[in-house]
Amino acid sequence: MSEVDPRIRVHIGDITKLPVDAIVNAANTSLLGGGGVDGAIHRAAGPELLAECRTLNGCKVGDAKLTKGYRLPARYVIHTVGPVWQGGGKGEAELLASCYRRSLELAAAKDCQIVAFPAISTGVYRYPKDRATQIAIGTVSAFISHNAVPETVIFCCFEQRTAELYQQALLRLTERE
Ligand code: AR6
Repeated sequence: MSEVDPRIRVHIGDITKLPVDAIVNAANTSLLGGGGVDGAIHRAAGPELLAECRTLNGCKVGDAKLTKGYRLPARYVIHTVGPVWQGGGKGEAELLASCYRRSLELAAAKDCQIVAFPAISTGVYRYPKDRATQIAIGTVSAFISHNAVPETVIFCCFEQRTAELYQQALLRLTERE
């Protein structure tokens, strides 16, 4: 068995504390803040983040937009909008994969070497965690295998159980290779 891809890391903790090039925000289409990780990022970044978000005219589900990080230790915030889980028959998987791809494209365009993602859509938007994890790992791993930047992607998990799902999915991925 080959080793787990060293460019992908799993971290347990608060994404707002990470001193990386970009953190990804699980936002909503207004980009004007909310609860969960979105609320935490806006609180930590300060009101300048909301002011910049107001200039962006929202964001479509599956797309992403980039702002500065302001008072965060991260240089940029990439705001993406995950799908609300509606049973799986409404294109949720493709939309979630698109969130990861579009975020990575924006990160690469700004030459971000280290990017951290939360588990997009798995909170308020109720996407089943095991399915969301497979999509996150599969999409990120495909992207970095074709692109040199970002060099490292961190999956930042708020709970131990989520981190275990990521570790298991990473192992399954390397076993298939
Ligand atoms: N650091 C890392 N992960 C976190 C943090 C944090 N500080 N806080 C929460 N999580 P959610 P969604 C995890 O609900 O499902 C907002 O109101 C959390 O445990 O934040 O995409 C937006 O404005 C979960 O696993 O995002 C939208 O309206 C994951 O982040 C809506 O919620 C995502 O949970 C988006 O819902």
